[in-house]
Amino acid sequence: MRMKLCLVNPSNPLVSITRIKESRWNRYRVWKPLGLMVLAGMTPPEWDVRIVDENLGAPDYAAMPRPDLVGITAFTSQANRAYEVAAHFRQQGVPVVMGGIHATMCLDEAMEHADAVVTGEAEGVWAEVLEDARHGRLKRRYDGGLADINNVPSARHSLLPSGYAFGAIQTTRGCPLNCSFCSVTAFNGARYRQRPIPDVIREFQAIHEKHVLVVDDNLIGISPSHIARAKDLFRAMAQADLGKEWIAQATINFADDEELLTLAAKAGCRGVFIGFESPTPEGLAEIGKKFNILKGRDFRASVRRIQRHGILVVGSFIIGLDVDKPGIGRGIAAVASQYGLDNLNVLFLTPLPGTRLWDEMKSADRVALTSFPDDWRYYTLTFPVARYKHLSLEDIIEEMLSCDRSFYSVPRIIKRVLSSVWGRRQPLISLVGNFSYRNNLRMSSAAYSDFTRYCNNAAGRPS
Ligand code: B12
Ligand code: SF4
Repeated sequence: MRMKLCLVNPSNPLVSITRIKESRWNRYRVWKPLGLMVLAGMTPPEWDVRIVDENLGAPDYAAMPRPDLVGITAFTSQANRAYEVAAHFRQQGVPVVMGGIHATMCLDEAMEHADAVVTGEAEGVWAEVLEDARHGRLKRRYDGGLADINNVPSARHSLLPSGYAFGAIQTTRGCPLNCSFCSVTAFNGARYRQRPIPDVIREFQAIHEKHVLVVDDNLIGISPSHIARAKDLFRAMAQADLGKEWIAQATINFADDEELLTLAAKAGCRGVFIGFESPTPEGLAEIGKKFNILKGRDFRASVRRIQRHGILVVGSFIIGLDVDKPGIGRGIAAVASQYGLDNLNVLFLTPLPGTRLWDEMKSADRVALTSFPDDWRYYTLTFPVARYKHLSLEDIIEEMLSCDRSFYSVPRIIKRVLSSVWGRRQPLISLVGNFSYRNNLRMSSAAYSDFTRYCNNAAGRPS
């Protein structure tokens, strides 16, 4: 008998990228839910699979053909919407399985809302989950742990509708660096695992989009052997003549190897997202971002070296560290301009469950929004959900706004876009990226007012 599986990526309306109607630039920033495409790729042929990405608009679930099983993924910020979708299907008697990072880190909470929960990476247990669902004997919990990614089927790239600007692929998992605010080491482990290069090339060839997001947390890794593997991958990509242009995440040591940069550019690398995190050495020491603390590193020169290969550099910083004082917002904007970044992404320090930061803040009673699961919707890193050492709620919001106003002022945008034209670094992507952020500024101001009102009301509520 054929079985119907519906996989859902829930949306969070507070995440600006999903508001395509309010800013058309956001259309270029909706990314494919790769985890669900990977699950679909591992699903045996007797299951008809449908993926619903609510970021493109939530369907009328009641009008859909009734599935035999629903699988829901969720980052923490999507958790409460995930539970709403789960409740809808469970009321219809359709079993619901949840998985992904939030269900793993908040297992007990997820178990209350789903019939079964898969913790960790699903590769090792997904076939069993489906078999159990088919026979009506789902267990409450399956633990996939860390998967062997040496021999996994390709993600099913053809299942989602066209209209995304970027395809998505993963070539490595895990990160040994274990920065305090980041969930990756806790979820994907400290061992850097690499997929076999021929598998990656085959999967790239199955992606129809010309532009691709390589989702790896650090595409080049940290040791000489990791970098050698990255070079082999880039050589193989160039040789396969994939015709793709891609962006990826890396640490700043990407800039330290000229051959690596040349090969990456030849393989189609057009942009790299680098976590600079803090403009001060004290801030970097606080979060344990080891690579950025390297003595004598000239960040401006490092960024230039990458850009000379036609690769855009987008930098990410955090506001709200214990060392951050009033003035940090403009400080970050100034440093980002001084480094010569093409684009800047600044996020509030956010304690996410499962991280070292969560444990530290929780025990010091510094997690401010704790009405869970409802409050998870604010855990997007774009709302200050904690109590910060030197910055009140109003202060920290003002710091964020002044950082954005300063970095995304029209003269600075024009300067950056012209620099990318002269440097032949993807001027169109630079333009879209900069205006998308600038546009979201307006939306952020409104969202912050609502958020402040919400926090003040919550503070006045009897506990
Ligand atoms: C790509 C990516 C994005 C893309 C999202 C694309 C998408 N729609 O999936 C973009 C750029 C939009 C994004 C945004 C955000 N992201 Co992000 N992102 C990632 C990244 C780098 C890779 C995710 C990925 O594709 N992995 C590859 C797939 C194959 O793995 P997977 O999704 O984990 O799926 C596996 C398992 O989890 C499991 N699984 C997953 N879902 C399900 C469902 C079921 C039913 C089952 C059985 C199993 C299962 O099976 C899969 C195979 O093993 C991760 C880091 C990471 N290593 O995971 C961060 C990460 C997920 N992001 C994170 C965060 C915080 C965010 C943001 C909140 C903040 C921000 N500004 O970055 C936003 C929120 C977006 C939102 N809608 O709410 C955190 C999440 C932590 C948490 N507790 O939620 C992570 C872990 C990074 C980090 N540094 O900590 N992100
Ligand atoms: S922030 Fe980057 S370098 Fe630090 S643990 Fe997370 S993935 Fe690794």
